Amino acid sequence: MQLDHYLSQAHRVCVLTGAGVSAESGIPTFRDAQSGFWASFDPAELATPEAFRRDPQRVWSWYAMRRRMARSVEPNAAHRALAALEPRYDAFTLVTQNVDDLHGRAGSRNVLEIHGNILRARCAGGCVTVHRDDGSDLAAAVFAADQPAAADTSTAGRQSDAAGESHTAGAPDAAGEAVPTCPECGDYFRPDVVWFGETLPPELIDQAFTAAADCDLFLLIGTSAEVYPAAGLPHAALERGAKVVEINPDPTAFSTRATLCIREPAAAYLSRFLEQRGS
Ligand code: BJW
Ligand code: ZN
Repeated sequence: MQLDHYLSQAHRVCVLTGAGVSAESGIPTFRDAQSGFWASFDPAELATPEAFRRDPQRVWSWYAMRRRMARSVEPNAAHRALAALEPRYDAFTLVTQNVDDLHGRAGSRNVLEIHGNILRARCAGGCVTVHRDDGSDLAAAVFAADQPAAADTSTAGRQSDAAGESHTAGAPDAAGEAVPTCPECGDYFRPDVVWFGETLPPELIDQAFTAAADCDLFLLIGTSAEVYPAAGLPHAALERGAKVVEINPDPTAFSTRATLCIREPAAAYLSRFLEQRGS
């Protein structure tokens, strides 16, 4: 396979993934004209700090729905292939814009979640961050509306809430969910993700740019490469002499500069790749 050549020559690999890498697990992308989240919703009403200030319940409910969706699907062959590749290289950095935790669940270790993680929430006032599964009383209170993991069996695209109601993927919970408040300061909890106009965690984006500049192979998988600063990473790699291989069924903002474009869905392509390598 075309990718084999580049992988066999490489020593230091950096990967940037986006929503497309989780599409074959059943999670919608953002910008697909028909099925993407932004086809039904205005990002300005759901993914900005202003939106949260205006209507915290709407934003919290939308993320609660997406959190349940993320927990109800499984990592796919693309996630698994990236986890399998990691130990084979001197350096392997997986930078993801995804907040769905699927790379971690597939076994990847060196993952930089530069847009956050939907399973965490933090006090909007800055007091505390809490992970849904940390076993604390605070986590139980903040994520009270989540289904127990054992009940997370709905197929992607249809979700059932604790009361047994079902919701179409992408629709904020019609009933809405109370936004939990911080026991320290009383401010709202918000999802621990990066919204438009917010800065990315500086140490993570610094590590990501260092890995991009230091790699000899950069893989750009399942991202439209439109959102900055993440979209600057393949440019940084190319400028330092790395090969950049894109895996995406459709052209992206970076395609014309890529060394190689593999025009296939990532999981379908990488599952064949895993089979041929016998891993
Ligand atoms: C498949 C597939 C399959 C389908 N297999 N592939 C420089 C220039 C211009 C603007 C800016 C700039 N610097 C900053 C900005 C402003 C802004 C920005 O970039 N705007 C652009 C849209 C123009 N950036 C920011 O605000 C960032 N903050 C920042 O820079 O702070 C400093 C600053 C502030 C203000 C001004 C200037 C500087 C923060 C960005 C945060 C993005 N947040 C979101 C939400 C995160 C939480 C959540 O998940 O809800 O992140 S928005 C959304 O977009 C999400 C994604 O991570 C991100 C990227 O999307 P992604 O993953 O690429 O998805 P899609 O849908 O776009 O593409 C999917 C791809 O998959 C497609 O190509 C498909 O073909 C493909 N695909 N099936 C493989 N099976
Ligand atoms: Zn607080």
